[in-house]
Amino acid sequence: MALYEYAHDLDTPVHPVSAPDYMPIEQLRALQLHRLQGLIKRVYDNVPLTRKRMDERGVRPEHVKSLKDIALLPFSVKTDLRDEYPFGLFASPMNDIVRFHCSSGTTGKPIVIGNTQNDILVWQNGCMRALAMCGVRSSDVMQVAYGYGLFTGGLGLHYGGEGLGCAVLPISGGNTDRQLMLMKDMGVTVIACTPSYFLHLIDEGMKKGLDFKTEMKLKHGVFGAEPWTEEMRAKIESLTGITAHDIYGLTEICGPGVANDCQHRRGLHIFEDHFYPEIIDPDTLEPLPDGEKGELVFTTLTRTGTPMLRYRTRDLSRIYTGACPCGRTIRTFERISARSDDMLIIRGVNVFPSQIEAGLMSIDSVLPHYQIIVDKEGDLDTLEVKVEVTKETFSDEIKTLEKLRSRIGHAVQRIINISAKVTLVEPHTLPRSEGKLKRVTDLRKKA
Ligand code: DLL
Repeated sequence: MALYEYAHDLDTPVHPVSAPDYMPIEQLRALQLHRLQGLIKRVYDNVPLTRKRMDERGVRPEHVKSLKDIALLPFSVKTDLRDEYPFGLFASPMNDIVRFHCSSGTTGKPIVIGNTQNDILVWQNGCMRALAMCGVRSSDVMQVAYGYGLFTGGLGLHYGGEGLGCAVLPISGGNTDRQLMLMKDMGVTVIACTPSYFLHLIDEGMKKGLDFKTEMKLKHGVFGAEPWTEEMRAKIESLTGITAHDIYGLTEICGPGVANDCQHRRGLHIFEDHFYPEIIDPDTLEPLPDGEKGELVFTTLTRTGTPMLRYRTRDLSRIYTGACPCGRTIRTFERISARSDDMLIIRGVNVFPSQIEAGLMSIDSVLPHYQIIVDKEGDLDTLEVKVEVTKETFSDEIKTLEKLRSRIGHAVQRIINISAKVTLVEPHTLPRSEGKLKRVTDLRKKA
């Protein structure tokens, strides 16, 4: 029997899983303040680095009397976790830690997060609410193709799916042929993986002549862990007939299940009874009002193992104002199209890879596989976009190919205001990934 029997009520406040999504605002703010005050005390008492920073500012836990007072507190950043590696930011004794997760950066030591039993339950709650928002129910068969292990994707969605009573297939990433075979034979209805890995699954399936629309039972995709655009969502949905949902999270805050989009796609609802959001100006570090774009910052209101105070995510977004038609009272933020550290400066112009993706995906015969290469010729930055186009395009005359190349070039230039060299390549020729895909190569960095 499913843990939660009233699966049909999941989109209403009467269901115990979704109830906090619909909490009256004043009640939510009071709960957040209560939890924030408890968290600050716990961190002040147990984490020497934060206590030192608060003492330097002359701030004591009792100075935080309203949610606005959060601005008195110091930020935390990824390098704090590296500097205090492995356990320096833990606020609970090892006896209470039940699981570690790590996230490796490109350089140096990984960051280590310790979860208590409480943290695992908080995280599971976020993932259950996220999946419920996607329309996942206890009758679903969910294939979890995010990596299991130190990465949070696999275990996060796994616990979320089990909590809702789904039949979970914990296949992890890779072994694409087996993924496709089991997806079909077991009548999988929900796939959870990175959007780029799902594109790879579609691609490999099509190579084998598999029709996702008629031969698969898939209804929902739970995609996240990397930036992807609305245009990419439209491509995925039209190729497969599924509904593609956006799930957000990061290791430092727990993993997936920090935020998720509902059917209205008006940004991602934040489970803000657990994860308190702020948007700050990344230069001045001043908090920005709802509606303004800046860097997303989270405070984990209920975590006890490695709680985070004002953690700077580097993800750029804005918190939307106004209510979502779904009736949830928890706020939404604009989908993450970029991290501040993903920004490329090409010939002095700020360019985000997602802008190039949006241009490419607006053209029909373009496939959702591309690479961006930035280099230098003498003093001048160069931008090349390699993109796969349909097989049929290659059987057309050279003139048609040239026309397509120039259409793509114009579509990209219209958005980023820079001309790019466009190289059309055959299907299945660009790199694929089983997890997060690296689409940008900046060769200027080698010098
Ligand atoms: O990627 C956790 C996760 C697993 C999220 C599965 C969703 C699904 P990290 O490896 O620590 O954790 O990477 C976190 O990935 O700061 C964002 O830059 C990016 N990211 C995560 N979700 C999204 C998303 C996991 N939906 C970093 N859209 C974050 C855009 C995302 N970027």
